[in-house]
Amino acid sequence: MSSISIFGLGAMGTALARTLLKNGHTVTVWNRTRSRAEPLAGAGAKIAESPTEAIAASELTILCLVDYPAARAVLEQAQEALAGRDLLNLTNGTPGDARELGTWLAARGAIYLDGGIMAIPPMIGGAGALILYSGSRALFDRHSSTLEALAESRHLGEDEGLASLYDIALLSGMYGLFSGFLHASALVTSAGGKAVDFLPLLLPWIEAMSGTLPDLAGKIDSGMHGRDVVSNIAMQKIALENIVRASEEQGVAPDFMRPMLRLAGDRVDSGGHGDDISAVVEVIRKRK
Ligand code: FVH
Repeated sequence: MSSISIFGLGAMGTALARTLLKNGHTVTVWNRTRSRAEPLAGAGAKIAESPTEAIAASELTILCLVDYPAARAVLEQAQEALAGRDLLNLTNGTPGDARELGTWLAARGAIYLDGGIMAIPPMIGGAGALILYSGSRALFDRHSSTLEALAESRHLGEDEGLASLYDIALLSGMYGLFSGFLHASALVTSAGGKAVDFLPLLLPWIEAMSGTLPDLAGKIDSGMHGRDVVSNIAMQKIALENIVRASEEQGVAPDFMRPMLRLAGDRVDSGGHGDDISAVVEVIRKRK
């Protein structure tokens, strides 16, 4: 069993602390608003009076704050305690945020691992929770059994920005799914249908279309977008135009669909008629 300090006792930090306590670890907590720490003291956690005291108390310190400026503000209060300490930051941010914090911590002698939590608080410590890590592999290995108590763990590499990059990429997939679902639901309900009644049609369709992703991924990696194309992008551009026109006819804003139409159109206009939809990646990679 190891000793862990946790900074940030919002919904996620509290779930992390409770799971570690349940697994028999020694947990020290610190939160800007002290009253949020008190229920955890009842469950066996020690409350630190300052960030410095919390870092000194444990082999590993975990930060789970609202954003990077908050994480940095807390660490700045404990600069004298950082040298030689293991720090894991599970605060959500960008790859650049993680790399910048890693550089700042390295200059103060701390060892840094960044993490991206692919779970909501009730999932922590249970099946289906995943945390992506990047940064110090040595830190990850030293604390692997502690980390496994929180979620399945995957270390992606020494570049501190990778966990955040993959976290953001997974969230992008999720929001793509949500935006498609929301648009489809707006269309169906515009004609008096019910979103719940539409789901038995939508879910198998999404599952069937998910089956095309390995082929599209291979085309993205090889750049061979014109190989073995079943549904070319020129045809799909017309389907997207029809979606936009149908939405307008039904009084549904086509805001989710217009960007996809524009990007597919760009590829067609630059001579990619026969390509697969995977070729849209070439268009967006070039845009800053
Ligand atoms: N909750 C979720 O579903 C998601 C799942 C995926 C990962 N996220 C990320 O986890 C980070 C924390 O999220 P959270 O849900 O725990 O957030 P809150 O409940 O809002 O708690 C925020 C904590 O941050 C503290 N805090 C805010 N500003 C400051 C500051 N300037 N200095 C020090 N601490 C600060 C706040 O303290 P207090 O308001 O109680 O004093 C809370 O402890 C987040 O990155 C998610 O994206 C969660």
